[in-house]
Amino acid sequence: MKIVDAKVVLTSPGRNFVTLRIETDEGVTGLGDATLNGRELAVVSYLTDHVVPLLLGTDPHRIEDTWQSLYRGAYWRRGPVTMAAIAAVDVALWDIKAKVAGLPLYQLLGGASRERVRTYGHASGRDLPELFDSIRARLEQGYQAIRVQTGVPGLKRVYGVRHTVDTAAGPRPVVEDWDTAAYLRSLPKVFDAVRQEFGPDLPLLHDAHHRLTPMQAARLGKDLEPYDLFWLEDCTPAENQEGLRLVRSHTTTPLAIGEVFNTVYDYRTLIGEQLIDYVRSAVTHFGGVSPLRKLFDYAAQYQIKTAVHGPEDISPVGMAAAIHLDLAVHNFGIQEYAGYTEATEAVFPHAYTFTDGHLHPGEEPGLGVSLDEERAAAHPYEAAYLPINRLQDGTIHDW
Ligand code: GCO
Ligand code: MG
Repeated sequence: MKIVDAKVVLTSPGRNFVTLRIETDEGVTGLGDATLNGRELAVVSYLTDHVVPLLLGTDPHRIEDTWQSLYRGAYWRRGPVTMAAIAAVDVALWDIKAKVAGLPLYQLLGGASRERVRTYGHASGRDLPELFDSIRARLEQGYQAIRVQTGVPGLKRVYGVRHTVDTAAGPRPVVEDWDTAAYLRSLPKVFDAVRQEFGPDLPLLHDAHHRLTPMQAARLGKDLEPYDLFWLEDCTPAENQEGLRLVRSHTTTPLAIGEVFNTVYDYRTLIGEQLIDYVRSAVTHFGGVSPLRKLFDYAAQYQIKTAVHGPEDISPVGMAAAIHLDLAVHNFGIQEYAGYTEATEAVFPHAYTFTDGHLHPGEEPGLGVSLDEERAAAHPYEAAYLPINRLQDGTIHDW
């Protein structure tokens, strides 16, 4: 079997998605997601100009060898652009292998370890009434675990809060404002109110989006302990892995980290010293199913669970790959699932299902996702940036 064609499709049915479609001489095709929110064109070029020419004529069954040759062969290793490009190839080849085998991908990864995959959804509000409505709406959709983000008194635009702007459609990033002291004062009160309204059982999560120092994160973790969070996410920028030692030694609030990580090396201290409870990397940004599976197996030795990043900016192709892995690995924790626009669902018809807050990959051979290229073409690329974040005196802050 040989790869005879590989094509990159860029489409924007609500937001931009980059998809690699690999075709073989036997007519079997595979899809991979290479979306890098706000930097999409860099990955399109990496794939089209530097990877596709290397794939033509090679054996699609040699997934590990292809992965190693793209990773080691480039000499320039790691980084989100490189790893998103390699991820798309890896996932497309797994899709092809599973289709040839006539099996859904999860069967090739060891088979199902559970019946279905628990997810969490996003709720947010500028104030408590709006937040409560948003939580209720998610519960009505079937979600059984909820990420809670709220406005902060005095701030106009806060990440993750609908009605304030958190993604910019346009040629310049939206500027959000930030005040750590106000945030640290208000968030415990928000969780206190949510617990009083929704009771002790509902799993609640929160994403601090890298905004705190380790000392501030330690304080927040302690202050949130009475509200029994499922996790506190990205409490501090974790490039400084050692900083998590301080957070960990002060709080029992579970910690989740890793959506911006690309390789296992970004996790070495965090996993080896058991400083976190959940690894957050996405198939799409971590080089694909092959290396993410290795990361999960490594994390499992330290009782650390999986929590694959699954915002709207991972395409349904990347989402499907995650769901197959989630169903198969023993140390599955939870899957983020934000859902998609109708237009996105129409561009990427899929076999996976969402019922009662749980996903299942379905039984179609391969990933179980296709790409409607005609519909994709009706939604051309639109330049869009993630927001940036400034303190009240104008200083750029972590985002
Ligand atoms: C999450 C994330 C996202 C990111 C987004 C960036 O936990 O879902 O933090 O909301 O901000 O994926 O592109
Ligand atoms: Mg996050």
